[in-house]
Amino acid sequence: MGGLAGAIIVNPTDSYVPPNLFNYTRQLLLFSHFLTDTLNPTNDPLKVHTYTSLRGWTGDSVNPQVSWYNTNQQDVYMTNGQFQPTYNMVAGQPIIFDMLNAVGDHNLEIQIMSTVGGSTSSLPCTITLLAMDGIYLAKSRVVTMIAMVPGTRMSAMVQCNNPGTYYLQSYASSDRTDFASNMVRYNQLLLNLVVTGTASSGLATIDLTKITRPSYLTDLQNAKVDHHWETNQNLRTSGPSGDASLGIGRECSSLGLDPTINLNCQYVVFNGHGYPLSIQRHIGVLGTIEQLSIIGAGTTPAHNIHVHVNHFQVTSFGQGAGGVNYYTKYWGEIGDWRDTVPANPGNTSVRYPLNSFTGDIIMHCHILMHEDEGMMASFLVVDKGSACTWPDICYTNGTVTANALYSNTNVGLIVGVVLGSVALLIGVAITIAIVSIIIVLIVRKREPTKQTGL
Ligand SMILES: [Cu+2]
Repeated sequence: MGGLAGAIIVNPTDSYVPPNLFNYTRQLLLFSHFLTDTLNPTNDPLKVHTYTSLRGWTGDSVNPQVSWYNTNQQDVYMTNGQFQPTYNMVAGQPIIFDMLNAVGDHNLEIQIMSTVGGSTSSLPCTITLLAMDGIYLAKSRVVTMIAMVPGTRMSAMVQCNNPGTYYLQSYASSDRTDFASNMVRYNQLLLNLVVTGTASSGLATIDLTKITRPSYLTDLQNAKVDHHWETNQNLRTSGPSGDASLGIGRECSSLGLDPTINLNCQYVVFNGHGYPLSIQRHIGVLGTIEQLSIIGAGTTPAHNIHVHVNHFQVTSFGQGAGGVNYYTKYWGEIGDWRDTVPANPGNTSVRYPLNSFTGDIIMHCHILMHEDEGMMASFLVVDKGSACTWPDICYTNGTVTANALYSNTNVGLIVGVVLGSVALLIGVAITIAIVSIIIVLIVRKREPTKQTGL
């Protein structure tokens, strides 16, 4: 699902990284997903026929030995465009996997296990998480599972000390029944790991604390925030079928305001239909620090938020109706920098500096079908302040009006047009005057002749 996807690895300059980071082999793993024509034929542009049907058409009698998550054979997961490829490793020698979840419709629960969908009581390899969405963690982190919403990148050092064949997979553990509410979870083998050599011991480490970070990645957990705002996502239960929306509003929880009665707190909802483009839901000011609260509804995780341009730092999580801190339970730690985060039930607050970019910034749920159906919006970053007062969305009697910036723009246009018109009129007047003078001179030259004749 999701068509074309690729990944580009950008290495930092030497001064940014600890010297031993480049000592290890790195391997890109791009995970993608294709649906067959039986699951969702109307929404999926790619229709991958079942292996069984292909076999029937071609007369192929080879058993593919494929383990499908159900008998309908509906899904094909690819790693770097290959089906369940094999990667060779040497016992005790770490590899850094740079992983991208380019699966448009599913979260991944990456684990390395001795069997596919087997027990996690004894994990054969150590996974040390190094980076999220291209940003190195403050400190390397040994994990047993890497959770990835669509669009997420994760870099992890994998070390298997004992020879054998292991399986990097998305594992739908029954211990994680509250992992995601709006998608089917199932085991999916992504990569065979064949480890040769002799058994080893110990664990390689990389000291990420030595990394020199650029100014836009300064820790914002104790920073003064200039603007607060809020977003939520909803699949519509009424209206056009399959509709989805992304809302933007003022951050009311910290202001003690009730969105149900305070008009200033209500969301401006974008759902992909008839949204007036001249209205900005949120306007940020260059050089300021903003806090975005991502409000997840329901009791189990559903959507996610991806914000373009500026990476953000997860600075807090407020539990929602489920009473569970899903962020730290599955997804990461407070303080992580990333550009996509699950919209877990509750309030996931992220902070970012509006560092250098001015213009429209796109934000959306990274589940492809949701963003295509309207779960996408934008906000504007301007240099210097806008004419709208805190919290920088302009409301009039509960209706969002065009921001004063646009009024200023219009005033400028009007003044420009008026000045242009005046200039045109003056030009015409001067031309008329010159022509008149010439005519008068010509007439005067002729007049004496006439007089002489009299
Ligand atoms: Cu979504």
